Amino acid sequence: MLTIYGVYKSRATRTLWMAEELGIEYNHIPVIQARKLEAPLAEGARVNTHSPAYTAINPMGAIPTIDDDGFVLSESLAINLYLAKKYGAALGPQDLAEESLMIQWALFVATEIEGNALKISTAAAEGRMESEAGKAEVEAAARLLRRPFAALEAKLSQSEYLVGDRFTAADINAAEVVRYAQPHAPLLDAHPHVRDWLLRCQARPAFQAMWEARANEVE
Ligand SMILES: N[C@@H](CCC(=O)N[C@@H](CS)C(=O)NCC(=O)O)C(=O)O
Repeated sequence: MLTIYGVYKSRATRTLWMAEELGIEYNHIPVIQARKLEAPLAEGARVNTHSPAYTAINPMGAIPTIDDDGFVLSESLAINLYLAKKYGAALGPQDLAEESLMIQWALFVATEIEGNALKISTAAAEGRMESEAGKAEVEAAARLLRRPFAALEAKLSQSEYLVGDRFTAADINAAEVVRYAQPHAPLLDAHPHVRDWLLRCQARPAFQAMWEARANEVE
């Protein structure tokens, strides 16, 4: 049985969306970020990223982590590549070239997009998009995203999806990272194939189910 550790309001969205796409049964343990609790190590505190029971599973104290019949894996993008290969059929790689491309896109979004995109999503979540300081930070991040977004735009202007002309784990991984930049509408509008691909991915029933559960999650 697959167990997914991590609340919806975290990078566990990536794994929970993937599990919905796969239609597999899983057990969900909503481990919360320690920073959201006043006293994460207090007796009786809910299970969180600093709980000894959790750091025994993931010494980084980060979510998500999975336990698949005793096989423990962390790093959201690696988890999705594993699940795609094990359970994925069409969502997973059909050969070595596809597998390598899926790894390429996962590393590309993690190293070239996530840091700056996260600055945009954090500014939006904290209501700082319109303040002078917030605007300066967001515009600087958006400027640095233009190059990787242009690379994605070039790929997606030739093909509806990133690998094998079909929706795969590569799209889930990349869409969940690109989503962090979504509050910056001009950046998305300047890259219409990226914008339309992201909306196409987010229109999928499995994303919608995950997103609804996330909205209804009580923290
Ligand atoms: N590179 C890791 C990052 C995981 C990560 O940083 N997760 C955050 C939540 S989105 C976390 O667990 N933070 C720990 C905390 O805030 O206590 C991944 O993609 O899985």
